[in-house]
Amino acid sequence: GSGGDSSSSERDFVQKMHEGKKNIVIFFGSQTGTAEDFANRLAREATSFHPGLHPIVLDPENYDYKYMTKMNPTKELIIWVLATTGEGEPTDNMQEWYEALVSDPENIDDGCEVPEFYEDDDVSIEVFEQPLKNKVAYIGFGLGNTTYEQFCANMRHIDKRMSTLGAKRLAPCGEGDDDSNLEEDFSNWKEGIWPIICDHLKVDDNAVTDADGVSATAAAASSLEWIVEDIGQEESLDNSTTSTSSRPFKRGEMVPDTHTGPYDAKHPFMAPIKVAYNLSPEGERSVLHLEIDLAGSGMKYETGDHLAIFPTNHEEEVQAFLKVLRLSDKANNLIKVTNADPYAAHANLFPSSTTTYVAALRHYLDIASPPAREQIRMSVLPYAKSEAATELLKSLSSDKEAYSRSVVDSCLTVAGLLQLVNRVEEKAGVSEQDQLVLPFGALLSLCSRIVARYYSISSSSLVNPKIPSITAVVLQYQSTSSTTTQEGEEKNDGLQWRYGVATNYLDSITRYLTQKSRGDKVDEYVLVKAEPGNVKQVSHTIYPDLSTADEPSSLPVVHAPVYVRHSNFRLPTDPSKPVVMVGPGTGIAPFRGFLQERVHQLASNNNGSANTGATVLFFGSRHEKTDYLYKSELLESFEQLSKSNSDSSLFTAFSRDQAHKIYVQHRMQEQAKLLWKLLHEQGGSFYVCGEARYMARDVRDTLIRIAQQEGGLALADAEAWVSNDLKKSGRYQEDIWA
Ligand code: FAD
Ligand code: 2AM
Repeated sequence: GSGGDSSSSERDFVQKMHEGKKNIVIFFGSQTGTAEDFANRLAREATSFHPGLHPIVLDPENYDYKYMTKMNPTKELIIWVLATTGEGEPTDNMQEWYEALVSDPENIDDGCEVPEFYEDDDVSIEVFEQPLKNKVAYIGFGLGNTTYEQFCANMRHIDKRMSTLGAKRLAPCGEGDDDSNLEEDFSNWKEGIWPIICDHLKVDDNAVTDADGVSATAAAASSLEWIVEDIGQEESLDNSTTSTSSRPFKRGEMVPDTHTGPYDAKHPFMAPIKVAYNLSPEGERSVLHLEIDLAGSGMKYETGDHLAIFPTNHEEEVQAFLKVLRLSDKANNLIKVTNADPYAAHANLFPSSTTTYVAALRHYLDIASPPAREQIRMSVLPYAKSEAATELLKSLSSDKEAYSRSVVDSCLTVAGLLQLVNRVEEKAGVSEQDQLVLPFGALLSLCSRIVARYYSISSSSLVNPKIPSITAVVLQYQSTSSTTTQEGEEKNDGLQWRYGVATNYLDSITRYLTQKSRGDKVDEYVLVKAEPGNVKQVSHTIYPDLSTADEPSSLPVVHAPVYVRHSNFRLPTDPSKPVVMVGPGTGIAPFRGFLQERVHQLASNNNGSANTGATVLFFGSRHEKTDYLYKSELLESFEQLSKSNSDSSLFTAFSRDQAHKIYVQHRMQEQAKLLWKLLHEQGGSFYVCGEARYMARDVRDTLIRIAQQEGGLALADAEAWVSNDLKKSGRYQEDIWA
């Protein structure tokens, strides 16, 4: 179909280009926002440094691929920035284009298959010819992760099919590996493409080089992408302490959200968190169990899907930004943010036209990630007024080693960078009014938007259709912190605690609800560090709806912005088939849902127990005593399951309860005969969930070894059994993350 019901001219991206006098269209295929962010950065760089290039960034979901045939191949260009997700799938927003262009990825080499371009309205093409020949020129960058099998599949397939269709590729597509250094891969590719593009489009390449220094980069400053209008102090709902407010908080908006669905990645639902507790309060790491109420949202989930959650930033970090931007006094001022380019695809950066500084920092901007090298050059360096600041920023943005050491290795945030600049300026005796202060508009270009985090739903939709649960481990780790200037002035090689944004936000909610349920007095809006003396805690601003607090029995409700992301991770449709699940740590999440479903199936089969196939789970964690997640539930489920099928069993591996490590794959090896019987002889399905890089790989290797041993297969045949018999038929499924 032509996709979507908007009128066809609205889906004509070439018309959109012509209206805005654009000569480059950048299409992004983005799932979590990284590719979209890269696309925006490319556009920014083109606009700032290559005056003849006029890019527009578009989401393919909103446009129709058939208009490609209206392009002028010598004056216009497509740049693809395409991520690959899961097991080589295109991102949701590329789905339609991908299906149309690459109808069957297996047969991509056939070459001659031409997708059906529409022949309605003004576009008519001859299907038997190469429809894009002498019509389209393109270049592309793929984002992927070599931990997964199908590295950059989306970009590779689109690339191949575009050339087969006759489009002209200006240079080999770049590829970035998130498993090693995506940022550096992107940066290297980017450096090479500008001369090629300028040459092809025959525009003057007045590229601004580092050697030109500040005077030239000042051009960047004058071409601010976002215009920020400060409307001044008004009573802010965001920080309101009117405890009777019954309005659920909508992510930083100053007006109640008028969006009433449908809810998706672009319009998350403010879902009440029904239940939240720590599954391993005595463990070395906290693992949270949260139940999220989707009633009234119209969103449905199926067992095996993911829940995406938009986090709120750490409050300490938010306050640090306000301070270094000299905005602490104006934190609650209303601001109106508009795109400087009237033809840009997005007029607004935020869902409402007005917000406040503090809300933007809390809810919308990714303020926790280190800035990219070229972002320092484009969005910070132009504002340096002192020699000291200029020198430091030039060094960080041109010297890869200095950047890597001072920014990447020590996880320097933008606020940290600005603090460092100001410290260096102070040491150099620069007066306060000559010190660098970054305008908020520049910060809006510098920081990406906060992205949603995915969590595997840990409940069954049969058992709990409206209230999915998730199981998340709170991420806290230590990193080195060595910020060394060229002069070696700042030096601090101590270890510093780092906190995952989303999981610590969920931890704050959990602590808040736990303390409230104990009847403790808790600051209603900003949850301050709860247990004094415990360094491993950060605070988040959360927004309980206090209207329910008057009822003595009920707790205030806390909301979080969420949406459901559908997956292909599914139990076999035939319940009589065996299932083998491997889920150490939070990898248990989807299997808790699977188990609920198997037990439910068993109960609804009250006559014949033979109808439910064997259910086997391998669970692992550090210590049995403290991190045996959902222990009593698991034991209870298996008591029931094993009554009906004697092969059903739960195997556990507690890695740190003895001197040597015992992992789930060791338990699999011990059960080699059982696994071969269930998977090979009985046609069962195999599932792995959890950490991708080591665990999922080791588990796969173990299964191959089991096939060699028990099936007497040669290595190559055992590998083929896993990749063909199991994977291709959907009997080997992974739900894994880096
Ligand atoms: P962030 O603030 O995003 O920080 C994470 C980043 O910190 C990492 O990317 C890495 O750069 C850095 N980092 C992390 N550890 C270290 C270290 N030791 N040293 C140095 N740097 C480090 N998580 C669950 O808990 N449960 C689930 O069920 C679950 N399911 C998922 C399903 C899918 C499909 C995907 C893609 C992910 C899933 N995740 C799950 C992971 C989850 O989405 C988040 O990535 C995770 O919770 C961390 O989010 P955060 O915001 O707390 O951390
Ligand atoms: P460890 O941390 O003691 O090494 C959940 O995180 C469990 O998975 C922990 O018991 C952890 O053990 C274990 N684990 C770590 N690496 C693994 C691997 N490569 N394969 C299987 N389990 C692993």
